[in-house]
Amino acid sequence: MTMIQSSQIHIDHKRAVARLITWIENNRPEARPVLNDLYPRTGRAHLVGITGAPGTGKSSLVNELAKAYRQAAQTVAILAVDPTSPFSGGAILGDRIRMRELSGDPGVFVRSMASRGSLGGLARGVYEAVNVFDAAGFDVILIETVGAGQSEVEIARAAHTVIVVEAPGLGDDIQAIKAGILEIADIFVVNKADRPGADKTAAALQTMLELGRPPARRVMHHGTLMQPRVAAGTPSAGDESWRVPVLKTSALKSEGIDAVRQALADHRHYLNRTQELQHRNRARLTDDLEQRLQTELLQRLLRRVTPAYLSDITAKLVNRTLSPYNAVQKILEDYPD
Ligand SMILES: Nc1nc2c(ncn2[C@@H]2O[C@H](COP(=O)(O)OP(=O)(O)OP(=O)(O)O)[C@@H](O)[C@H]2O)c(=O)[nH]1
Ligand SMILES: [Mg+2]
Repeated sequence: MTMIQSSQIHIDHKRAVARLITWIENNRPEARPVLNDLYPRTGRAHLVGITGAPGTGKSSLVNELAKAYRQAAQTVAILAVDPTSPFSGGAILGDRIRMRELSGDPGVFVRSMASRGSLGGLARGVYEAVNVFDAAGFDVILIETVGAGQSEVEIARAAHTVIVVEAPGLGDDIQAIKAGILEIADIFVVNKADRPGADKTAAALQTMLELGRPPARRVMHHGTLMQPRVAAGTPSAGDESWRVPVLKTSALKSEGIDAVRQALADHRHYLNRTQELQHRNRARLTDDLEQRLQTELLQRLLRRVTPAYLSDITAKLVNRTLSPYNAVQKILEDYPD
């Protein structure tokens, strides 16, 4: 894709980007050589993940953030990830309508991506789409995903900075904040601050942050113990650790948006200043590599194993004459490389 070269986003680029994302979504082989070609040109954009419970206003906030970035003459790509439905659902349709006002702007690209099959496949698609936007020269890439367990952790790992969006009401039920959310948030946003209870929710979050952030955070991921994002006392951080801000916004009234944009810029500078950016990039790439290897190795094996053989193994598992561990060993012995 030699068209994509400068940081200017031309309409041709947008068309090329759109086509490439569709190829990625459908796992089309034509995408491979193009993705390989553009890979050296990735690594410049600020990758921002936006997650949180359904309906907290993530899409509205993303919309407002995009406008704020445009006012600051920065280009923005938005990837709305729907991990739940295999086809574009109502929420995405709503987003499309809402984002129509942005789509005429050549400096903005809006795209939704639905999951086809496994979560791993979704993550792969997200990584690839992000690379396309990055190589196309978008300054900021906003990745929105509904807070739904493992998927949000996966998507969060594809980002440099993670915004967790809450809405008023959290202060009434402290349990409403899910385990794991504190660990992935770099910035908390209490959206719908035009509604009562936003202060209480912000205060509850602040308290949880002060009490709750364990010194060394670890996330189990694909059975691998991932390194915490900021290891306690990491000397490379120069004793400087990131204080997670809790910001209030009203996407509806377009209030508090610049403070979020500022916090994103601050976090980006923090990542640059410390070695955290390298850590996160490394973690991202390792993660992606592991997933690709898993998928590739499994597919190579399954191409050789006959259905009859597999069903025989399964029958033995069912009647308890073979343990799952031994089943794996047997398959690998029967089908050596
Ligand atoms: N009062 C108020 N309503 C808001 C605000 N932001 C969003 N909403 C409304 O909240 C509803 C959900 O907004 P979305 O932006 O679609 O929320 P979301 O988190 O993207 O939703 P999902 O993607 O479905 O999880 C819509 O009806 C919005 O108009 C806000 O700041 N104040
Ligand atoms: Mg949404």
